[in-house]
Amino acid sequence: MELFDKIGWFLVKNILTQPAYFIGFIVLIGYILLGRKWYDALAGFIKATVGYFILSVGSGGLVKNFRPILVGLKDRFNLSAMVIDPYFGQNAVTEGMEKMGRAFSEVMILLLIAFIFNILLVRFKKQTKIRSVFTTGHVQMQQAATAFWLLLYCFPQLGDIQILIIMALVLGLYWAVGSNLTVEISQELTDGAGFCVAHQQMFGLKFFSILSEKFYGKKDDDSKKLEEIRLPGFLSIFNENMVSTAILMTLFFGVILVILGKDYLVAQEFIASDQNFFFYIMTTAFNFAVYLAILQLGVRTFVAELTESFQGISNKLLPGAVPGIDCAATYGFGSQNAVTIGFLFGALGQFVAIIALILLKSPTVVVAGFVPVFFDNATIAVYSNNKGGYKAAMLMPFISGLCQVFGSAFIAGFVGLASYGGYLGMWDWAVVWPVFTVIMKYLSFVGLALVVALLVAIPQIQYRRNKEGYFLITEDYQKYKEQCAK
Ligand code: ASC
Repeated sequence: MELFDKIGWFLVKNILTQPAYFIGFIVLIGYILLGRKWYDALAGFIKATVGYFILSVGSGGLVKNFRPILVGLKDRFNLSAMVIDPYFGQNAVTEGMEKMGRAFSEVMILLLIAFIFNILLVRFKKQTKIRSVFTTGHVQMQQAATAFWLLLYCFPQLGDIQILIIMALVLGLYWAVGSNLTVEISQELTDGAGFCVAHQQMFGLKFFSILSEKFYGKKDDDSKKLEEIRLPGFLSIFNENMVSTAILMTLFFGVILVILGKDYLVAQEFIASDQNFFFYIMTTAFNFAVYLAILQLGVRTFVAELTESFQGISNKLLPGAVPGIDCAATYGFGSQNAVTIGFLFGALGQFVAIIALILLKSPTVVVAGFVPVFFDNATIAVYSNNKGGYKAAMLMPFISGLCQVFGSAFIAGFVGLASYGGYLGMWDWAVVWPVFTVIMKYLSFVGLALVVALLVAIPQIQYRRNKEGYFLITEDYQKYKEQCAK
C-alpha cells in the first residue's frame, strides 16, 4: 500500500500535473505502440516535451509580464477588490482550506480520481460517447481546488469519502464532457490536427461557436474571416500579426501604464528611476508580440509529434480517443490577429462590467486578471472567427468579458471566496459552474442528480445529431470531410 502510495504521488507530481512531460510521455508511448524504432520514439518524446516547454515560456512570459500591470490598478487606487485569475483563485482556496483545517493534498487526491474516471469514460466510449482525455495538469489542479470549494459549500454535511466521490464524479464528467464538446470545432479549425481543448472555457468555446455560426455564419460580407480582410493604405500594416500586436498593445498597455504613473512603477521596481518612460512602455508592449511568437513556435514544435504519435494510443490503448490540450495550442491555427482582437475586446467587456459593478455598488468588486482576459478571450475569438468571421471575433469576446466579471463576482460572493481575494474567473468557472453550484445548493441531491444527468446527456445529444460522423471525425478526418462534402 505504501509503495502504491509513493508511486501514485510520484506520477501525480512529476507527470500528471506537468503537461510538458505528460504530453512527452504520451508521444513516447504512442510511437512505441506504432512500432517505431526506440530512437525515433525518444526523439519524439524530446520534441514534444521541448515544444511544450517553449509554449510555456511564451504563455508564462505573457502572464508574468502583464499580470502585475493589471493587478497594479487595484493597488494604485486602493481598491478592496477580488482578482479574477487562476493563480489568485488557487491561493484563495488554499488559504480558505487552511482556515478550515483541511490539507491541500485532498485536492490532489480528487484530481487523481477524477482523472482516472475521465479515462474510464473514454474506455467505455460506445456507451458514454466520450472521445477525449484531459491532459492539462496545471489547469486540472486549479480546477480541482475550486471544485473542491464549491462542492463542499453545496454539501457541507457529508463525510470525507462521500464528498470526495461526489466531487470526482462531477469534476471527471466536466473534464470529459467539456473537452469532448470541443472536438468538432477543433478539428475544423486545425484541419484535423487530432486534438481538442482541455482548458477552462470549453463550454464557452462551443457556446460561442454556435452563436457565431447562427449570427454570422451565412456566406456574405459579415462572415469574412479576419485573415481574409486586406486593409488598404497605411492600415495594411495591421495585416501582419506581429506589427498589429505591437501597435495595439502599445496603445492598450500605454494607457494603463500612464494611469499607473512612473512614480508607482518605480516604487514597485518595475522600472528604474533613470529609465526613459516612453521606451519602457514600448519595450513592455513589444514583448507581448515576442511572447506570442515564442508561443506559436512551441505549438508548431509539439503538435505535429502529438498528432502522429497519438494514433498509436488511439489504435491500441484507447480506441478513437483524442488528447485534450492547452487552449494556447490553437493560436498556431486560424487567424493570428484573432488572438489580439479577442484579448482587446475581452478586456473591453471586462472593463465595462467592472465599471457597472462599481456604479451598482456591488458588494464584490472585481479586478481583471490577465489569464482570463487573454487566454479565454483570445481562444474564443479564434473559434468565433473560424465560425462567423471578423464581427463574431469582436462581439463574442466582448460578451465573454461581461460574463467573466459578472459571473465571478456573483459566485465568489455566494460561496465566500471573495473575502480571500481571488477567484478562478475563467469562462466556464464564471458561467457553467456557478449554475451547477446554485442548482446543487438549493436542490441538494436532486440538484446533483440533475447536474450529472445534464453532463451525461450532452455527448449523447452530440452523437445523435451526427451518428455517422461522430467517431469518424477523430478516427479519419479526411474521410469525414469527404462524407460531409457528399
Ligand atoms: C491558465 C493558466 C495558465 C494559462 C495557460 C495558457 O488557465 O493557469 O497558466 O491558462 O495554461 O497557456
